[in-house]
Amino acid sequence: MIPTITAFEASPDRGQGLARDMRVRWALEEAGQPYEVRLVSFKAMKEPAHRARHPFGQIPTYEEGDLVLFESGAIVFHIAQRHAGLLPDEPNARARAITWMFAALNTVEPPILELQTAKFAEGDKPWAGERLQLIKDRIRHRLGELAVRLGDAEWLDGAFSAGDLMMVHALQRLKPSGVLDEFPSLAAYVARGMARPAYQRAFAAQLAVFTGQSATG
Ligand code: GTB
Repeated sequence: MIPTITAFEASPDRGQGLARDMRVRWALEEAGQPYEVRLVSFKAMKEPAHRARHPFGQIPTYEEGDLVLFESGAIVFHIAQRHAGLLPDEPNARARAITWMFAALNTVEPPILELQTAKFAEGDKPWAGERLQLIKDRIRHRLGELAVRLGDAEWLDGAFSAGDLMMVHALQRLKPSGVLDEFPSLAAYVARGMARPAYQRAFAAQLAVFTGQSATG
């Protein structure tokens, strides 16, 4: 059965691939699975029909027959469990790859999201400048630790996995701040992820929504 995901009808990033439907599209492309897309407006996202799919009125969601999922991490994990290409078969390697998915979402991404909030929702406050610096330093600390663990490896733990997919996408959001470029090995890691053919196909599909072409993956 071909799943249907939801994505922004008009993404605020104008097709840069920063919204979280990109993770789901990328995972489906890595797994070689076709998918359909339901585009939702900001208004429709808060209406009952969409809230039945997503209690918090957001994207992305994932529908496959009777199954309805929300949360990009849970959706990517579901795809990775059901299809080859995103998690290793060996049980311990699989558990470690899943650990990296959680690390991306719970340890690396939170200060990156704080930076977005500080910039866009708190930027006019008198203390905004000081807060931005504090958050950037928190991110630098985390990225320093991540860079040490990555070392000169290509991916976080052996072959590319859903852990790398989540990590690359979380880090990508840092690019405009310049902080990612302070860590050349991580910038190269993100570039490697973005160069993957599956990423490129997912990126093109979400960009096509912005440019008004086909929205189906
Ligand atoms: N934890 C959830 C998940 O991982 O799925 C978070 C989902 C989420 O934040 N969804 C956002 C959303 O629906 C879109 S991705 N927002 C609308 C709302 O809450 O009303 C976050 C996002 C939005 C915009 C950009 N951008 O423009 O660069 C980047 C990322």
